[in-house]
Amino acid sequence: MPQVSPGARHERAALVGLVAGRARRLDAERSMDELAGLAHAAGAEVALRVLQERPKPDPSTFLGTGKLETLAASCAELGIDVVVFDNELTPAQLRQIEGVVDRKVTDRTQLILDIFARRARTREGKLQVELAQLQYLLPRLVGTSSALSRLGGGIGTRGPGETKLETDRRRIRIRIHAIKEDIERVRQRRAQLRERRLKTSIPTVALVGYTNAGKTTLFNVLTRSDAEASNTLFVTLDPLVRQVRLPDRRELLVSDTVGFIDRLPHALVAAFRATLEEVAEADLVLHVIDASAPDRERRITAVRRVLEDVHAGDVPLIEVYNKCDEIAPAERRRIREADASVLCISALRREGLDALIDAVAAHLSLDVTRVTWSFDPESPSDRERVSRLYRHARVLEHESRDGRVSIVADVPRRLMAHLQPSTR
Ligand SMILES: Nc1nc2c(ncn2[C@@H]2O[C@H](COP(=O)(O)OP(=O)(O)OP(=O)(O)O)[C@@H](O)[C@H]2O)c(=O)[nH]1
Ligand SMILES: [Mg+2]
Repeated sequence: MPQVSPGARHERAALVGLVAGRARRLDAERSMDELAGLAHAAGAEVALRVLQERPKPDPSTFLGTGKLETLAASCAELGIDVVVFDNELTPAQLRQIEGVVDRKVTDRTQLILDIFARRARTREGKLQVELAQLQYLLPRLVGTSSALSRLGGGIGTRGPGETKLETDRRRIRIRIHAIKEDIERVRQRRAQLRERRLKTSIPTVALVGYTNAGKTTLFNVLTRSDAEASNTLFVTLDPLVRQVRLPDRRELLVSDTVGFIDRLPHALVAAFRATLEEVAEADLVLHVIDASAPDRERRITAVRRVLEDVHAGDVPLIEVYNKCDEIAPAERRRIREADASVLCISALRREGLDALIDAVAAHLSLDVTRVTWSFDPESPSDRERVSRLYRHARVLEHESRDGRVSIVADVPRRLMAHLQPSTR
């Protein structure tokens, strides 16, 4: 949702990408489509697309010199405000290109940082984005502060504030250090909250996936919430956690977080580590996949890579193909045949949700032990344990005899120590 005030003119953007060889043309075009989605999310209107075939970028000008001149002419003719490159530019390339095209030049990384800066709402989100922006800028402050002193609004100017624009690297380093300390405090607070959750032993399920896959839509359906879901990239930044009760009455927590994207800037992944730790420590990850995306496999790979990056590679995971209402039945069959453990759903039309909930419940209770425990109904702590048992385990029998309560239950192994009666 571009946050341009009504009546304000959208910035006009030119997108520039490279095709390494004819065979890679389709990939390059999809990457450009995604870049257009990002430009749109940053409030710009795409007025020109340039794809040049060349084996690798020119080290100083990215495009060939001739192509760059042509680009400059087209930009002037079309009234382009900003030129966005699909690849990350080196500081030297950025300066050279700016010299020739004589208007704002930015790249994919900076565009993503801009969108995040627009979307960040909470203090934690803002800190994380600022950290990522500063880390991206720091190596780009070579000699002059030209990269920082661009005036005007729009893409590439949503930097970390005017006062800092004039400061030198040392001041930026100090700021980075201070933000890192703040984020560390946030991290510790999150760790404490997780610890507390563990004590109450409610299992957590994290929704992850490529941006726009339908995570928030699914989150809303599962938790009966109304978090913002929309057909733009990176709508969700701050993690949301809500409680859900399974049909067998057990409770779990579901969390929705920031979406991933191909070539997610490293600085962002690092800055969002505090948020993403939620994923690494979840009991189960649901990888939400947009089944209707033409470049589905590339996106799946990109998400898996980020999961490895944030050390969530070992968390049990279910692949959930969403938007199955958009694909042909034959395609749905193909997906299921390729891997019987995946699920096909439509969060929007609320199809396949029962199977999903069953799969989650089965997954969380796979690892159970059947126990027969006896409790003292007079002891407050035992009474508390019995009610916890009802919440977190599957109770099969409950009998009162001779002043004791005897319960047969399937208890998740990880909660054994926690749920056990104090005296046997
Ligand atoms: N056709 C169809 N559209 C869906 C389905 N689920 C979600 N959508 C649409 O996909 C778009 C993105 O949905 P979101 O839930 O915002 O996606 P997200 O993964 O949370 O995206 P970010 O937070 O931006 O990363 C919205 O326009 C939804 O209405 C579905 O099952 N079928
Ligand atoms: Mg979302």
